[in-house]
Amino acid sequence: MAQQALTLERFISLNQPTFPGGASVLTGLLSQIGLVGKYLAHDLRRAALLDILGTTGTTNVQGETVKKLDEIANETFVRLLQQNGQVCALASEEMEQPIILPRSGAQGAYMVLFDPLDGSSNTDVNMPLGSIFSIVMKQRPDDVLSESDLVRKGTEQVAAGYLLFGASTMLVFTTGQGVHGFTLDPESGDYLLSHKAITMPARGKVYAANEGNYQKWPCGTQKYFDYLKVKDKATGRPYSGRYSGCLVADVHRILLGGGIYLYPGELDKPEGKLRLLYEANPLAWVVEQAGGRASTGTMRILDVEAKQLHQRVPLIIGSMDDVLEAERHIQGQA
Ligand code: AHM
Ligand code: MG
Repeated sequence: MAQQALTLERFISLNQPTFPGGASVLTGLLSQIGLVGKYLAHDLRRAALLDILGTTGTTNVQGETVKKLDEIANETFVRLLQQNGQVCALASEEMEQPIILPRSGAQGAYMVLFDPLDGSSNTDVNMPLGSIFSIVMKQRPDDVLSESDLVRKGTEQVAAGYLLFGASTMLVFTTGQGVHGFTLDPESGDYLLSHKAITMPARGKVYAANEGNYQKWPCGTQKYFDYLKVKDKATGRPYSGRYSGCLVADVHRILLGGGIYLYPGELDKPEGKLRLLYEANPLAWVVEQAGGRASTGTMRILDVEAKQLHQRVPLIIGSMDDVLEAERHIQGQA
């Protein structure tokens, strides 16, 4: 049940007046992302009935198999964000190159980078899914944009968040003024404030990782996973393993209850799996704003120099003390 029946639009107008460009611009951007969430929730609910499960038979720029729902989610983001007069460029996990919108008098100042369907291996088995977004601003009003304009450090984000498609649909975001969660009310079609000013416990009791990769990890990472299983009253170990295969769902659990998610670097793949610009950066900012920490294992995610649109990065994210402990192990200090 919502703590207050405040709609997303009303909440922003009351609480986010300092957003660059003004609260009405933020309302426009987040309402449009919320609308994407409504369309996607609708598609996901009926996917098995509409024959839109399974793959398209193609691979994306990451070399990963594209699911029909990946494509539908990407098209939905692109179609709806193009209609928002504030957006000038779009980049997605599913598109090799960004879309730079045609320059016109109405061209906006905001660039949206997104993972349209996170955890897409979950599509065929009716498990949780998400979408992740990061919003940065064009640096000069008269800029003629190119791909490099979208490749920006996490500290430059002006808004970031995710949609979670679980038992209910949620929109969670930050603009640097805390983290707020809204639940889609299926009756009214409104996103209503259900989680105001989320704060994370300094330590949790769960860890989320694909431990099937254990043999691929460096020694320090392996030691951290061994440590998590050792009985210790003071730190509440052993931790419980909770891994859904959907980063958004796993981070959401940790955001609300504490703990740690890891997709670490591997011996043969030190850059890890997840993408910096539209997976790690937005979630890192959300988690930091809730009092947590997000790291590569050796440095803060938000300080990582962005060099390429589809750059990968190891991601260790969650409660402050848990991430600090993981860093100590990964850096060989434990
Ligand atoms: P995706 O955006 O292609 O779905 O990939 C990201 C997903 C995360 O949601 C999840 O935590 C991870 O990849 C799962 O990877 P693995 O199957 O290697 O455990
Ligand atoms: Mg993803």
